[in-house]
Amino acid sequence: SQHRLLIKGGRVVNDDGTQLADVFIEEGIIKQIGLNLVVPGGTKTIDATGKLVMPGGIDTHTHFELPFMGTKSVDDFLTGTRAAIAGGTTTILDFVIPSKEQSLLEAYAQWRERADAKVCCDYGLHAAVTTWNEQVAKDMETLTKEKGINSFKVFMAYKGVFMLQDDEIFQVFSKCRELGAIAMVHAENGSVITELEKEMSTLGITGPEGHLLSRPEKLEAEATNRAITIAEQTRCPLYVVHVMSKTAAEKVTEARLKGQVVFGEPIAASLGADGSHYFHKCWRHAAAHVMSPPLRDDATTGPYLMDLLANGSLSATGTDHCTFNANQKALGKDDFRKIPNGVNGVEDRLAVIWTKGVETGKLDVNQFVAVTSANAARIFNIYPKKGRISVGSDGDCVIWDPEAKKTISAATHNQACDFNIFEGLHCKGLPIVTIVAGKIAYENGQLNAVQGSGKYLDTTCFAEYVYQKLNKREQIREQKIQEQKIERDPYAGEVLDIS
Ligand code: DUC
Ligand code: ZN
Ligand code: ZN
Ligand code: ZN
Repeated sequence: SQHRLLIKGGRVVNDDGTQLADVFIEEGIIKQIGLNLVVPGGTKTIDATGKLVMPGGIDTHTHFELPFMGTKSVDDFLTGTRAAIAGGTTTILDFVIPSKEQSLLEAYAQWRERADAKVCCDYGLHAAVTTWNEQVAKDMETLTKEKGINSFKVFMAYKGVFMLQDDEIFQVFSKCRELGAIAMVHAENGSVITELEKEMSTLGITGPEGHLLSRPEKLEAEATNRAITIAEQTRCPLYVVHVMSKTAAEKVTEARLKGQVVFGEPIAASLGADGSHYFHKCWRHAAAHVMSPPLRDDATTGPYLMDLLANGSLSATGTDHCTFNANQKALGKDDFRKIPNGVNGVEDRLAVIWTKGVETGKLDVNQFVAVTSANAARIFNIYPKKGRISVGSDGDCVIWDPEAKKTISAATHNQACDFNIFEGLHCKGLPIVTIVAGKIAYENGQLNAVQGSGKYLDTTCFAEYVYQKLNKREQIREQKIQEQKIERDPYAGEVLDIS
């Protein structure tokens, strides 16, 4: 029956090793791993001979049903998680982003309401801090203590909407540190971008290419470095979302080499697409690629980011999945500044990373699991419940066929949007079965996902990984401060002249 499942004959792949073993799942939990398992009669069996059995993907970064730039992203928690499952992803982490009138707690409640009724797989939430005051600080505390949120994002872009100033970012990061949370950042210099956008207007550039031209790579690298600097001063762990450029990735790499607790997240788009599309003759095609920070107009960025994933300089991958259809993108027909920002990826991420990473020989299968699942689970405190095939872990797995092929197309994808930025990409290596909470939710092209069956994940409950690293650094720092303290005796030596 469906509450017992035996995956037979596959190679079980974790981030730290591979073994030929069967996997037995009961009531949604992995109960046994090994050969010649004894399982109850009537257990449903899946033959995985010649295939890989991996922990389901974790998408660290989605925006489902996000009210944004005068409209709302079209993939919601139903179509978004269905598409995720079709692509081998079994956990998504979305962002609570309060509107101008909303408190963080109200926004949190709204996100839970939107998601709980629709999600077909488990999900967790990050929260975006878009204003700073005493109440926000209190709400952050409530979110960590009572609502299961342990990650807070600030925006250094979207001036006048979401953007915070450096002193406010300092305060948010300090609060994160106090709460034992991880800070996240959208790193782009929003003030300079606004000025460059005006310049584009003056020059008469109103098309999607203006989006790229007003958001140069240097502004991403500068803000990335600034966020890293503020994180260091507040001694707060930092996660840089959507790393889109080489130079931004290098800032993350340098800081890590110096021992700072910083993580970088390339996304499916930055690994598998590029910014040449902004110059496409078809407006709709160009506008479909508008996201922030933009894709870089250079075919070497994607492979470079993949290399940094392979050597551990970048840590986890997401998608920033935030989709808008042609009619919504058309809001910016006469002014690129009004094109809703966002691209697809939740369904495509694993196949894109396999094709661009494993097929090219950059990543081995264990690294593939690390960057698509295990590392994210560790950073966001859901490991080893998620991110690992082990006894006691959730029965969220993907059965992967390294030989299976397809060409990505909006005509056949499960995402609700009418465009796919990976259109025409030939993928080799695909999920053939996705198991969610011990049940087959996708098999050979057929979705059998159950609306509302996913659960909300508390990302505070296993908190350890990030702060373990940080605390070691902290001990060394305190030791140094002690060593440098000057013992002063006000009554020793010189006589004070108080005349
Ligand atoms: N960037 C996007 O492209 N969309 C949503 C928000 C963001 O920062
Ligand atoms: Zn962002
Ligand atoms: Zn086109
Ligand atoms: Zn985002």
